[in-house]
Amino acid sequence: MKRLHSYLLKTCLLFMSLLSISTNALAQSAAETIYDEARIPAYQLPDPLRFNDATPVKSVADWTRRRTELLRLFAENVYGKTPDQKLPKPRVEVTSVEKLALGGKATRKEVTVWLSPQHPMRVLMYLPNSAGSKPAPVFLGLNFYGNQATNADPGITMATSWVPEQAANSMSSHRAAEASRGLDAHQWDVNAMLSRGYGLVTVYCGDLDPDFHDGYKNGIQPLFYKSGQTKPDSSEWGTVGAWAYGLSRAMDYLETDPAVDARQVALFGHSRMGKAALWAGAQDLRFAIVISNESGEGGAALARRRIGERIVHLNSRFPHWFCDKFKTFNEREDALPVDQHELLALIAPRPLYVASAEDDKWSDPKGEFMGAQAASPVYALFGLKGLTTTAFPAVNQPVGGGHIAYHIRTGKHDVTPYDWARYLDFADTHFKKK
Ligand code: GTR
Repeated sequence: MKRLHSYLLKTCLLFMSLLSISTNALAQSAAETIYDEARIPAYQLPDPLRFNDATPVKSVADWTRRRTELLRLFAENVYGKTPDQKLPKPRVEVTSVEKLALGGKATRKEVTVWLSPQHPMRVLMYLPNSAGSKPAPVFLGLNFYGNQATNADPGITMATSWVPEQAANSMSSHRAAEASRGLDAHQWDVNAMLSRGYGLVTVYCGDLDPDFHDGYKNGIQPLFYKSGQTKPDSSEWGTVGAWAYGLSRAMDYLETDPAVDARQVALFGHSRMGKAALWAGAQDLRFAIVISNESGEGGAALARRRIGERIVHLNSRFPHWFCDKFKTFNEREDALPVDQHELLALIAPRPLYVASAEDDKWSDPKGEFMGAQAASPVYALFGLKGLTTTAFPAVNQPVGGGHIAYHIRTGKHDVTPYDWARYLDFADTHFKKK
């Protein structure tokens, strides 16, 4: 009897370990990364120019209604809904002005938008002194490590919210270190912007929601909870949604600043900040140009291609970025009622720039290009030229003379002066600068 017992126990343990091996194998295969185009299963992209009930979208007036449908689909399934209710009007405080910043080329201005007493959103601005009293066009973008990391300028106020290890004093403190000044400066070519008459406006994403999963305790989400609510519902926003929200609040401020031409704000974002920029640009029509720099999965890249990063990778590595419901589409790309070309289409009729890097296979450069292509019929509805180039371009050969431009440059996942030069050319064209 005792023997039988131990035999049964052993068999049971063996069975359990086999089961765990096979679930691990499953989890591993789920996380497997595909780079071979031949392995993409056949897929059909949803048509941005068809309503949910399959009737065609034939006019700009129809598109306005279709736009509302698409925004809802993205909110409910991908990024989560941005709360409708408004916060009390934030107090805005100009905390510093330096008229001779960056060797006299710029006026540096810092403004705090108090979203709540615990959530100061610090806006850093460099405005070109060459503009004189004329309002300047600007690029607006979120940064990864705190405003102080975007330039070595010692006058920038250090981030006060949680920062990632790379920018922190110590592994455990997550407080911004002096040494993080200029950490990311190579990604913000402010000299090029200033010399071409543009300003730069940037906000640290962690002021909206620090980039780690703490159940949304330290972000702005709790400011909107209904009584008794302790976390966002499955179709309510996550971290990317909060970042996008912050971009719109920065825009609210820019509309009140006479030194800025609020009709000429080009929204820019790299990588995860590119995802946030696209989502902000889709929801908020005040952004005059939207630029996605290597935003990849959950950004400009088509999810159904399954190349490089996939939804399952995003959701397992960054469970806080998207809404909970998005997790139900792990390895079920075809079930998603939208794909990312429809997010890009939501930028129409405003100019859109999508950029990739050759060595950034994880972001699926071709999927980003194809996303921009598949958004183009919506631009055509407005009588505008989208990305009509059919062949995937060679490296460092920007394409698209119309309202959508694209390039893939040599090099890795990053933002380089090459990228900025293209964005400046694009802004010059569309902002009709002489
Ligand atoms: C990666 C992530 C990408 C991209 C990137 C970034 O780890 O998988 O989706 O957002 O981070 O933000 O640099």
